[in-house]
Amino acid sequence: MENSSATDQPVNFRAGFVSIIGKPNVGKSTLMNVLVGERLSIITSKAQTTRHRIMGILNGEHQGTPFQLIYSDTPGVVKPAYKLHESMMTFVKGSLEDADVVLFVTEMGEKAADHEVLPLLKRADAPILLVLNKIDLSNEEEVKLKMEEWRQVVDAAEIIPISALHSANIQSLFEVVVTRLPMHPPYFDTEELTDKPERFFASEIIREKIFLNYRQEIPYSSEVVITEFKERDDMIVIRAEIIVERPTQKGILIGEKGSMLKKVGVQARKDLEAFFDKKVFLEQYVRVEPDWRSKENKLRQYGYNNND
Ligand SMILES: Nc1nc2c(ncn2[C@@H]2O[C@H](COP(=O)(O)OP(=O)(O)OP(=O)(O)O)[C@@H](O)[C@H]2O)c(=O)[nH]1
Ligand SMILES: [Mg+2]
Repeated sequence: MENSSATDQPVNFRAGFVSIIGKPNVGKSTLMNVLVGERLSIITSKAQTTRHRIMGILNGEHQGTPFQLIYSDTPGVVKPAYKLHESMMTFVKGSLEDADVVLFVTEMGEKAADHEVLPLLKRADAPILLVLNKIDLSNEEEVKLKMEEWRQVVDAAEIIPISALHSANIQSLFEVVVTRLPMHPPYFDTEELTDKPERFFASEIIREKIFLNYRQEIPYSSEVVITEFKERDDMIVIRAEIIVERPTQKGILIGEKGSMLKKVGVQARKDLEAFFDKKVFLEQYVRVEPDWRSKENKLRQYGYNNND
């Protein structure tokens, strides 16, 4: 995919990979969406919403030089309790190894000392920009103190306080990122917005609705598999299987007379139609796949196969 030039002529183009890393729920996906200007990653108030590495591509021009920024949203860093988590952490590590710039996202409420992500950051040769998110929940004095606290423990090229939710200081963050990109030809076609296929976003939108509508272990025990995605002239026909781990969870997911599943379907369809800008016909089935989160073959089948 890389356009390597046959000559040693320097290119007038900046391109590079910017990896967004941090603990669960700190606002990584919110930040990627605001940086790219598209709703690519799903966002919920629950930890461990993101399970994949999702690239969001931004093309533009900065001070006369065209650029291509390839952001990677990644799962929050956790200690693996399931094989699923191991696969999620493989995505994080892969993303760190590819990075030209690392955005280490933290939130105001976190302590800097002995932070769990610090050992991982050693995998990256790239400069680390520490992003201090959710400053809207705090005040200037506390933000200054928190920046000082971080300065003591991490070798960051810069510390940038932001609010991803309120788009505060995002322009400054962008400036810092773009000026740190290497001179390199683009990696992707300029029309491309992401590395993931349409089906992936369909499954993510449904999964977001599951995260929003159910409590306790249901969101974590669920996976969404798109079994059919047919684009017609006037509409897209989508069939989705929702996989759960136990029959009791299937009952909860469906709800009385199918009421809960219907609610998920109505909400998902609305967002799917907005995302694809087309009418959507959505059919959902619920299936039990005992302990799928611990089964390597199932995980591979569901797209968690990035074992490098
Ligand atoms: N107050 C406030 N809330 C924020 C901000 N940024 C994100 N959030 C909220 O934090 C929660 C988590 O946001 P996500 O973007 O899903 O976080 P994440 O880091 O991607 O989480 P995982 O995918 O679970 O690792 C959501 O409820 C967001 O609305 C912010 O700047 N201020
Ligand atoms: Mg996320």
